[in-house]
Amino acid sequence: MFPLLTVLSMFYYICLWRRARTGTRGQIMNSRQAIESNQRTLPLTVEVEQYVKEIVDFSSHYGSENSMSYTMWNLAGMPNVYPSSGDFTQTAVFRMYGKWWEQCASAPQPFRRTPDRFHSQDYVELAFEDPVYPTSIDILETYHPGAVIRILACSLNPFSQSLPAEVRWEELWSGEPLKMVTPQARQFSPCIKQINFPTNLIRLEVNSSLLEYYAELDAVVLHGVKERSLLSLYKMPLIDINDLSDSDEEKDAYEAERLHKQCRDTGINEHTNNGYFDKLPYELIQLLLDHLTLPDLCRLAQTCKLLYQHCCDPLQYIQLSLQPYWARVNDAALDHLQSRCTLIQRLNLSWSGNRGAITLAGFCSRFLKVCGSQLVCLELACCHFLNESCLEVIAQMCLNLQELNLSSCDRLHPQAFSHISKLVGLRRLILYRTKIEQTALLSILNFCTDLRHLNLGSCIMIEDYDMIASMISAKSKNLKSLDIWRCKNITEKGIIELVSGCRLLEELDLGWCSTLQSSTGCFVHLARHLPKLRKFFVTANRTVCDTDIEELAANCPNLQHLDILGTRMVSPASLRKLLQSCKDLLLLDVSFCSQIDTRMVQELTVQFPKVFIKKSFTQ
Ligand SMILES: *[C@@H]1O[C@H](CO)[C@@H](O)[C@H](O)[C@H]1NC(C)=O
Ligand SMILES: *[C@@H]1O[C@H](CO)[C@@H](O)[C@H](O)[C@H]1NC(C)=O
Ligand SMILES: *[C@@H]1O[C@H](CO)[C@@H](O)[C@H](O)[C@H]1NC(C)=O
Ligand SMILES: *[C@@H]1O[C@H](CO)[C@@H](O)[C@H](O)[C@H]1NC(C)=O
Ligand SMILES: *[C@@H]1O[C@H](CO)[C@@H](O)[C@H](O)[C@H]1NC(C)=O
Ligand SMILES: CC(=O)N[C@H]1CO[C@H](CO)[C@@H](O)[C@@H]1O
Repeated sequence: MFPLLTVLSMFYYICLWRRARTGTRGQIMNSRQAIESNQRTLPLTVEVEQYVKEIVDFSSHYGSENSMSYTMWNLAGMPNVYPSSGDFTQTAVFRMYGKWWEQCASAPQPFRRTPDRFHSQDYVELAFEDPVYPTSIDILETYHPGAVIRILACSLNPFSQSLPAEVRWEELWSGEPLKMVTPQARQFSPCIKQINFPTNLIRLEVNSSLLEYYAELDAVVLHGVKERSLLSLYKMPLIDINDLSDSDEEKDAYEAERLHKQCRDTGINEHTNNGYFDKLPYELIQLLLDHLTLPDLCRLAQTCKLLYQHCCDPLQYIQLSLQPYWARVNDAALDHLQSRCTLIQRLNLSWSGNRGAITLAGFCSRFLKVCGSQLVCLELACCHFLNESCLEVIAQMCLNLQELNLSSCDRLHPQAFSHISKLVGLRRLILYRTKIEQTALLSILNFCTDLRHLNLGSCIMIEDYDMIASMISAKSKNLKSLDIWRCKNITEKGIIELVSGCRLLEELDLGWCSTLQSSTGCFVHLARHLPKLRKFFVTANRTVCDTDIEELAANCPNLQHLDILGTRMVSPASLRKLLQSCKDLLLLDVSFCSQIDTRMVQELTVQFPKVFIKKSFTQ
């Protein structure tokens, strides 16, 4: 009897251990470790510890759509790299870092009234197996930490089929972007707040603008308890009334304002005398209000009749960014803003309206009908409420549209994009990580001939990029920037056609375009025909060589950003020539360039101190 028990219990522990090791993505009961690492005295509690089960949604990544390297999907499961540091393909990497992208002409104009507290640039949403009341969260950052600035928890279970009536997001932690002294790995476990619902959907928001290079995240661990009462055993900050998040305040502001309006309409609570304030010129008060964020504007509208009138003036809403309030923006908010937005020209709804918050009826049938006609710029990145019908309405209603950002709208049906060709005034079109297909794109290029900025990065449904390049060349004579990052099959033929038609090109991102070969002379041809080139990314085409660099040095004096990561064939001598000729150069990425070692990078940096020369390490 005794040996059998021993064998059984050993078997049990081996199973537990294996589950933990292989990260079967289920929960890992590990109370002893939790107690040890957190120095809590919880002899009887069993804390649940889980790795990410699935990646639900994200705004960008460095990797491609059909492999694992550098993709957000690497956040699922056990760590692959931690506690090592360095540049490893098995981690999750966002598409941007630093201020390099903001500096480009293709960057969007910033929106006014962005609240001071909102810094988020990118996000990733992570699903865990079991809903818990979170007690702590560990983020394993393995290269250039410091970008995570916000952690949120959602009340919705991503694995349940039905949508609840209300989807709540609660902020667990927020902070400022950090500039770390070293790029070394760290485990980041900020002090999170208690929430009063169990969650298995966690969202990380990042701002990489202070980083020296791409941030790499390896894994995320969610610790929590299944019973709310157990939270009392933990020392965690509570969310109290004095610590309402912006979005809560905003919702309250809407409510209060609606009530106030009802009172006003029925003649209650009407102030008529504001003293000298009433005598200020209308324009002056408008100018003052210009500095307020949207929730403050809503709050101010409650104070008196005069300010109510000012706060509702459509001139205050010529441009409106709702992205900072993505967690609360819904049909009701849009309905509420509708009467004020009759003159709106720029709307930023990116990240908003998901999981039923905004409906087709709310956005297309009601809001756009009243507010669509003057729109010049529409930012709709990661708006998964969009479907084909919605794009059809946009194409009908927003005839003045010049800028459209559909970045990471990866659930839109390939055919939906054909409607965009009706927007013939488009100048900036961002289709990064969408499923736009060839025919729709050809039709857009055919009709929208004034395009200045076109982003087709990671558009995996486009089959023949040479044909696209030839159409761009024929139709988009004013094109200044083109991003075809990770395009499948452009060849030298496409490049030669492209540069023959688009002489104004200043920015060209050919990163990870694996079918281009330097030996065909395409990069030399490009350098000779694009004298205005400022940004050129030929990331990870291993064939870029000294001749290419020398031609860039000789022909492209305005070059500012150059990325040649991953070539063995570029020598220090040609780089030196480039650095001497291109006086405006700011960014030069020579990571994984085997002829350029760290000592050489240091030497060049001393000699050309204005240039940020990047070389990542893999240990
Ligand atoms: C949308 O608005 C947010 C906050 O105002 C801002 O950070 C973001 O850059 C805007 N998007 C674009 C494309 O301008
Ligand atoms: C990212 O953080 C930097 C530094 O705090 C800030 O200047 C920038 O506006 C932030 N970016 C966004 C998109 O909010
Ligand atoms: C598209 O919108 C997202 C969200 O605001 C923003 O971060 C991104 O920079 C925009 N993309 C471009 C290329 O403008
Ligand atoms: C788009 O969504 C709306 C509302 O959910 C639906 O009625 C409509 O049929 C959808 N359109 C397409 C083309 O799927
Ligand atoms: C690219 O793909 C298309 C369709 O699959 C094909 O017709 C074309 O020949 C390909 N081009 C190259 C250069 O492989
Ligand atoms: C990293 C990468 O995809 N490099 C490609 C560059 O081009 C050559 C020649 O076509 C390919 O063989 C490489 O795979």
